[in-house]
Amino acid sequence: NKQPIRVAVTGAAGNIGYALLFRIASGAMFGPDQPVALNLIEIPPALDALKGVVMELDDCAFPLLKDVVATTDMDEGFKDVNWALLVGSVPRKAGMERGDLLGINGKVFTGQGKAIGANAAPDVRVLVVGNPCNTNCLIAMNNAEGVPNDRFFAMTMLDENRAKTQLAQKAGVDVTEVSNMTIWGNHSATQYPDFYSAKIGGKSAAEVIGDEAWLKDTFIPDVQTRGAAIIKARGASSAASAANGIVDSVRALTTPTAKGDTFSMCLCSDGSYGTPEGLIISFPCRSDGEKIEIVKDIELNEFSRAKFDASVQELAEEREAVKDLI
Ligand code: NAX
Repeated sequence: NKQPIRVAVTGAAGNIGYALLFRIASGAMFGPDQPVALNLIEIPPALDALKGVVMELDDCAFPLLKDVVATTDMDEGFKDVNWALLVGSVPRKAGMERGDLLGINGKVFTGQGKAIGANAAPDVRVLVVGNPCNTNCLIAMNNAEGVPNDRFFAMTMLDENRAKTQLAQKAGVDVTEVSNMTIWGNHSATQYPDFYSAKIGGKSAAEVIGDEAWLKDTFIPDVQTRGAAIIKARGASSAASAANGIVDSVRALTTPTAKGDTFSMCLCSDGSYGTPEGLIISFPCRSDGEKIEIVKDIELNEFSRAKFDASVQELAEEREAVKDLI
């Protein structure tokens, strides 16, 4: 009789929440033998919608789902959680500068970081999805007293998955042939999907595709702006694929990485690749099922280095903009 893993999800009544909760409850995140409990956190205007989501969870009669808490109170919401998936945030509205957005969400993530520090289980791990996710994660990490920095992550898995499929389709191979697909830097339009170190069927993706102009001028911008393309086509931002990215992220962190492969994750820099320590940066990572390490021996050529540096510079500027909150 396994103890349930308790998972907090903020923004649980939002688009991503609606695609995510049912996959957690069905066993997709922690496996078919692992019971789960859900702590759903929302703001008061969304509480009625959240009640509807809870009714639908009830109506699935998921065998693995042992408890559901729905709340607007962060202390209650983060109580004893083993995972905190911070999805909710305030979207950028017309006329809002990036700095305004950082400030508004900054206040949300200081509060959530404090509440996690005060209430979560001793083994809590935090994955930030709400944008700007790297800097929101930085703020939460610096406000979560007593929780080590290596428990904090922000998501670039959706970008990695997008990049893998673009490469597979271009090369005419199955997506499972693509490995070592690293997103470097910030989860923003400056992110660098590294086609030089990615592999297709174990060989350099750049060599297999053999078209650097396409890789530089089509592939990179297509991955960087895929979110906007989804909004244009669907009239709503990516939700099911984002939820899938969250499931894949938690699985990547909690299961051993395949031999020789890596996955993309934003985490607290230890100075790897000459980056500023303490920034939340997307690196190539490996997991042994528990411990996460940054893979340190990827060769960055001049092109890759310049792209990565520009994205890290953007993160340094974001940190400067929220320095009063961390
Ligand atoms: P929605 O606007 O549909 O849902 C967000 C929900 O969060 C709403 O229900 C809202 O009431 C709630 N919320 C707002 N402030 C909150 C707070 N302080 N505490 C608890 N709940 C709060 O957005 P959705 O499409 O679900 O996207 C959520 C976030 O994910 C956005 O910030 C979005 O930018 C970000 N994304 C991040 C991605 C990534 O790869 N890192 C990809 C997908 C997505 O764009």
